[in-house]
Amino acid sequence: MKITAITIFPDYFAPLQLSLIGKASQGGVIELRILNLRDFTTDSHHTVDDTPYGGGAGMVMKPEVWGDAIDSVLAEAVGIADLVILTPAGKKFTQAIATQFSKAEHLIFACGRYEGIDSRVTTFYQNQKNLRVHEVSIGDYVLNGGEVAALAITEAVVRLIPGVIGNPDSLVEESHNQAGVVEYPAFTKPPEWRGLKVPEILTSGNHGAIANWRAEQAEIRSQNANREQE
Ligand code: 6GU
Repeated sequence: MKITAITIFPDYFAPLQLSLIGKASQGGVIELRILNLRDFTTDSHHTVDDTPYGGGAGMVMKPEVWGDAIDSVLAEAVGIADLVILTPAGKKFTQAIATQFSKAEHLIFACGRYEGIDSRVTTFYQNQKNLRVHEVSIGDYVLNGGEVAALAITEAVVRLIPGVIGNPDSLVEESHNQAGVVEYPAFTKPPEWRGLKVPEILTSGNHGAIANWRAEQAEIRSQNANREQE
């Protein structure tokens, strides 16, 4: 899978060299490219933003710069690309979307900053062939830009690509594979730590009872996880 991120802060993406994602990149499972948006500016100040039409606070990212950057990526692309525009106003990212993205040929992340990217960029690329456009948010809070969201999405997506996780069984019983369902709690040695004992049933050797207990615990945790903040 090709992954291209367009950003004014390329350094944000350094952590993708680490751990499993780093290995996937070095091993050729993913082909990662980070583009600096400012390389697509044409003025001497490398301007990427301007004041909003209609007034209001903040700055809006200029469509010409984004258009030139995205065009340069699409010019090399073969097949269908998925353009992911990161914005707190987007569709909420979920494990189901991670699974969908893990089958993409080419993910292109457009990391907006400030008050976002001129809305015509989304409209323009929605009407192009060989491209699917997704406006995506990672949750109900505001970040300074899409970079951290792109990192989170990349990690969630790349670990689903066959061969990236050593033991694919780890992907089967995971939290969020079913919407709203999270995993049972995990325990390892020692059997007692700071006065806290591992639930006896887990050392009973009774696999049926263990499975039932885990299902019960997963249910309790799922209810708590999904409870609205009070
Ligand atoms: Cl994708 N961008 C920004 N700026 N804030 C966010 C977000 C994205 N997702 C949640 N908050």
